[in-house]
Amino acid sequence: MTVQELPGAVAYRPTPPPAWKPRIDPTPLLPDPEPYRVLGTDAAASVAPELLLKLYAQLVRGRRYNTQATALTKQGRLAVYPSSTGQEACEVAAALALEERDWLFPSYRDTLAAVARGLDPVAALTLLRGDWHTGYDPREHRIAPLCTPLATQLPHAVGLAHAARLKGDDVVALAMVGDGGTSEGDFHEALNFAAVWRAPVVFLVQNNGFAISVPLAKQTAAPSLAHKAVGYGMPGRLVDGNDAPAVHQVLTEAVSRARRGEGPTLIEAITYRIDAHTNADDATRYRVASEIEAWREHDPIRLLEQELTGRGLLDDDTKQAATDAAEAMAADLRQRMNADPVLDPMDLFAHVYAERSSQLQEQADQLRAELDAEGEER
Ligand SMILES: Cc1ncc(C[n+]2csc(CCOP(=O)(O)OP(=O)(O)O)c2C)c(N)n1
Ligand SMILES: [Mg+2]
Repeated sequence: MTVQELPGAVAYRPTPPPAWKPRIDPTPLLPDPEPYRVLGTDAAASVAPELLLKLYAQLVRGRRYNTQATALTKQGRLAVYPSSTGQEACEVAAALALEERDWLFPSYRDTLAAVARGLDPVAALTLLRGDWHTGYDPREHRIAPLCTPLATQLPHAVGLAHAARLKGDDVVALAMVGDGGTSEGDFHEALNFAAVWRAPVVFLVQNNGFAISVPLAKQTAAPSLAHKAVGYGMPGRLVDGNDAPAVHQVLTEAVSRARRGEGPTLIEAITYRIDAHTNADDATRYRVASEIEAWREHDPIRLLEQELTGRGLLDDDTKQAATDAAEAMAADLRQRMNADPVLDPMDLFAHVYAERSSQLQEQADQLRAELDAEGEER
């Protein structure tokens, strides 16, 4: 006998569940349909000349840094260099959007962001030269080690930012990652935790079109990489990555938002990798020259020069001063990278564990004995 068959029972009418709606309104989290731009729009007029000129000098310096570091790989002075030519606006704006007390979490391609933040250009290349661990003290500069395993810097950034917040420290972490890196599990985990904890962290994805030879279309089916933010409950922003004042503005807003305790932001900067993946890659095997030429028309330095010239802010002297400063940096880099470093092989064992394991100690003793024996032979 069912409930309905009981004598005198009223007909069973199931009540519908309460109307479903999302726990938060996703609309404000959605990125704008078009990447945010400043150069060539009315917004450009309100950007302070000092900022435009500062960005310009840094972009010129950054471009020169990229060509010099690439030349060093050809001279056998640098093992590998992932150039950020064409992406300088993202690199420089990332560095300038942070306060000194904040932290930068770069990927292997973001040497320039570290240099623009004030790191010694030689120290920034030490890892890529294969000389010595990170090459600088991350804590002193508040720049995490350049990270080669894709996206692993992202959970580190979230952990640091969350810990700082728990301790009451006013620190924001800016984590940089490539379009390919967004397919990694670490990207998902980092964004999820950051949003749940409202950690003061900003994620900057440089969508440069490729993950080595894999184009974006084969990387993701998402409407844009910025749209991924919505699924985690944080705002996604889309910006023209070659428009230096636009990237600077979007990053500065996201950093302020994080600092106010309003949580993380995911920013997708649309840019283009003009050079090959690294000096070890031949990009002619997977992309056409006309694509590169089209992007050269949208070059970050060129775009900024157009604005500065239009506003009468770029005379020959200003241009020459920026070029001279960049040349001086490149000459110093060349000279210092041409000197053979003095390395202690025993450093291999330093900074591996806080407390050395017995096996590692055994290996260290063995190496010490070999080095001593070699020394006696000489
Ligand atoms: C976990 C992991 N998997 C694979 C690689 C090999 N790898 C090095 S760079 C790269 C492409 C990354 O592309 P993207 O994230 O778009 O950064 P980009 O090089 O364009 O700056 C890959 C697959 C790696 N370094 N780490
Ligand atoms: Mg890429």
